[in-house]
Amino acid sequence: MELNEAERASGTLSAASLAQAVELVRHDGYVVFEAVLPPAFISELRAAFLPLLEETVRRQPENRGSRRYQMHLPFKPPFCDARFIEHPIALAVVEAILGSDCVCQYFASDTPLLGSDYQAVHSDIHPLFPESDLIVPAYGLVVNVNLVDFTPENGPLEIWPGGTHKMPGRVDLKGLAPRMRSHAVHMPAGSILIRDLRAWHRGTPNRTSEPRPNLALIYARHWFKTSYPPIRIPRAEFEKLSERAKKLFRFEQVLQDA
Ligand SMILES: O=C(O)CCC(=O)C(=O)O
Repeated sequence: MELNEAERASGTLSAASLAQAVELVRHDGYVVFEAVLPPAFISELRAAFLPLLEETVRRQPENRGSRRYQMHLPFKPPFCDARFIEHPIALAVVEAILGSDCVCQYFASDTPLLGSDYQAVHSDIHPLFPESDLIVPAYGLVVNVNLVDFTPENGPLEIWPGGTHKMPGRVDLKGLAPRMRSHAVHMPAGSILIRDLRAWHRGTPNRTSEPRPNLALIYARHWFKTSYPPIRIPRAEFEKLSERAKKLFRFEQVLQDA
């Protein structure tokens, strides 16, 4: 969705845009807000991110398929900046869908490098009731922020919008996905992609020499817990958070002596 002038100036959504965004997530499984984070902040995030990625690539094997890295982010500036963790546009949509008592429980990134391949199409979460065809409302959302433009060449995320987030767990994802419509999400750096955790998607090959970082937060209903380890938050950083952010991260691990 493109923001209108007033939304760009205020950094917030009008009631009509918020309602549309919520419906897009409910029906298509995702929504994109193009280039909403300031370019200077995205450069700062990228400058902090790339050395961490380099260190990870040196230290550990690829963990999401060929030349593709999932990497947790340290809870420190610039990553714990309010413009990322409690962006007013992302949070308006997240809270409208998950409730104002939702939590944030994942603080990480996905980066394909040159030589990466297509991932298998997947959903980021198990169905709540695998034995049932019951379709339940969203219980978790991923908020992605891209640190570079996502182009056809550098491995954009590909999403299956045809209601895949509402498919019962028993369906043949592997057989159905190639027969269904998918959409490669090309978006300028600093965009916000909000997607239902259940929506089918995959990473695609990065054919350029530059890493293609995609930051990822998971917001969830307060009663839902993914199997990811808790986010480790130094006490000093936790104390600096707004009351709203403290509430979002209330179930994570606040480190006493870090
Ligand atoms: O390419 C991306 O940003 C997402 C990759 C992904 O879906 C995964 O590793 O599970």
